[in-house]
Amino acid sequence: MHVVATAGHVDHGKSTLVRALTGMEPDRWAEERRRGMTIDLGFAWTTLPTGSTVAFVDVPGHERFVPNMLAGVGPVPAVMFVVAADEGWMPQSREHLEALHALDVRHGLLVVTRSDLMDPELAREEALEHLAGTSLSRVGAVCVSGVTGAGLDELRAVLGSLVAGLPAPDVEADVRLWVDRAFTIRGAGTVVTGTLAGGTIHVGDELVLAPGGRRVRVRGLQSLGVTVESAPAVARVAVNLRGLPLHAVRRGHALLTPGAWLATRTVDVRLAGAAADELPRHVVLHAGTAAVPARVRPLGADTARLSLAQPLPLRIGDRALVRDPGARRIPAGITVLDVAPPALRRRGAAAARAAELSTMDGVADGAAELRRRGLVRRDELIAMGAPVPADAAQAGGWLLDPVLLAQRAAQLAAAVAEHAAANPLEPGMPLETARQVTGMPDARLVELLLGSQLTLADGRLHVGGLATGLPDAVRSAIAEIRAELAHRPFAAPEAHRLAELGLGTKQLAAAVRAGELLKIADGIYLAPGADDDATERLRGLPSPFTLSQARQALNTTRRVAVPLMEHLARRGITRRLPNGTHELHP
Ligand SMILES: Nc1nc2c(ncn2[C@@H]2O[C@H](COP(=O)(O)OP(=O)(O)O)[C@@H](O)[C@H]2O)c(=O)[nH]1
Ligand SMILES: [Mg+2]
Repeated sequence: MHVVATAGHVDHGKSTLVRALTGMEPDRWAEERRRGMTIDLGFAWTTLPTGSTVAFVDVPGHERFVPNMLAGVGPVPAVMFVVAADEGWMPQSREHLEALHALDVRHGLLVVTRSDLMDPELAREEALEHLAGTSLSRVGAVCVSGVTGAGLDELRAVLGSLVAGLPAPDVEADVRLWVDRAFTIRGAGTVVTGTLAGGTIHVGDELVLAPGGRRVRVRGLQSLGVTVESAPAVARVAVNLRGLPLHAVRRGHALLTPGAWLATRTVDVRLAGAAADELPRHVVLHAGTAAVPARVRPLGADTARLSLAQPLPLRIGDRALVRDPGARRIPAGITVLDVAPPALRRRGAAAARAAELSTMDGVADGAAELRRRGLVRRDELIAMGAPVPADAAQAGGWLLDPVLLAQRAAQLAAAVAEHAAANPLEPGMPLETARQVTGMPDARLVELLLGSQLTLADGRLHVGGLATGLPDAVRSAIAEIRAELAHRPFAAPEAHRLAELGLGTKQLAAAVRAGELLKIADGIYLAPGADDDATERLRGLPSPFTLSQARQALNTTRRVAVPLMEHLARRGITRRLPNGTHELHP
């Protein structure tokens, strides 16, 4: 299916043409039919001789209803531009063309209607002159009469080649359905309609309503009046939603793939059609079917920051336009450059931002976005519309730019070395301290900063391998203990002896980490390997053996024998039997 919007001045024959092409009535309201004037969007469709289905979004031409017209063309990539032969180019011909040009609509055709009332040649030439130099400069032109039917066959043929040349939509894309109507159907509940420009909607899908983020479930789906299980873009769709009262949704809202879009209130944009300082301070931003008041802050000559009165789901590269509701011109088209721009607080920040924006073109560059931000949530980068750069380091759902990574890794290496020098007995820098020092939002990111110089073990960072450098005083105290243990391997030094040698908890822990002592239990330290030595000696006992037999074999006291047997059991070397005796595992 293809979707084509109409455009052109009021009474130039847009609705008549849609009616003639489709046999359907685009003016849906009784008031529209009574007044013979389109007020709101109309929808009709037909199958062309080529077999292609075309749905029309018929827009009002009257100047009072320009916002409705913009909601109609906003999500639609092709236009049927109508000019009446007998009236020629008129104010809303110009305003509609300005809007289409601002939105960069490149596909379309010119239809000169009411050709039965006057020779269409003049109007055709005049219109083509106006189209020249706009996004619609290369369209074909057809002269018709909606009343006599003259030229309609040619129009169908030209429409056929127009839609055949439209770019193929990405049916895998994230869904952003701009709502153009919302109503209720008895027994079914709330239904919203829109033009699906990308992605696919299925019955049963969970979608998110913007603004607000409410979760909704697709209960039923129709396209061109037919019930379907799924609707791939491009399509006109009517979506029946579960869990959504009618008052909660209206034109300008959007149904989104969950988690795939950012709701932004601040966008930096490039302007076309007006310089930044020519724009009024207060404008209305028209994006998709939405119309949202916005405050303009000029940044560069053709760049500005828009602060929106309501958040919108926008992405880098989106085209939209701003309008001054008081004036009858579309002052500027915009290209979204950044949907999560930095705050401009410091002096000179605006000028720096303007310089940055001057290098952006609205084609999302994941590596450049990451470079500017240094650190960004992976989901957020994708939601901005930027691809994840291949060389980004990733941890905990974050992306870290290679340049920032190198800088923070160097900073961390220096901080860890400094920490080790200042705290020789501490087993390295705690991970949380490292996180704070490097300004990382998540400790998992610190692991990306280790490089070849640092090691992370037991939640602490060390320079090189594990910490080995013990202060001299500790080293000599340990040497004394080891000498005593060499003499009586299972006579763990008593608390008073350790205190005498200046070995507190910290010093002992450092010695254990350095591999100089084996900790059996709190306060019970033996030489490394003493547990293997004990195992050998216990092999000489009958099996099972008692604690007392073990104590004697090891020539030690209960103070050591009890925790040592527990230690061996923990290591799986011995097993305690129900009667309290012990045996070695085979
Ligand atoms: N003679 C003649 N009248 C037309 C033609 N197309 C539209 N009209 C008339 O022009 C008026 C406006 O048409 P309409 O389709 O409502 O214009 P719209 O405002 O552009 O949708 C109506 O009275 C139509 O009957 C045409 O090709 N020939
Ligand atoms: Mg009309």
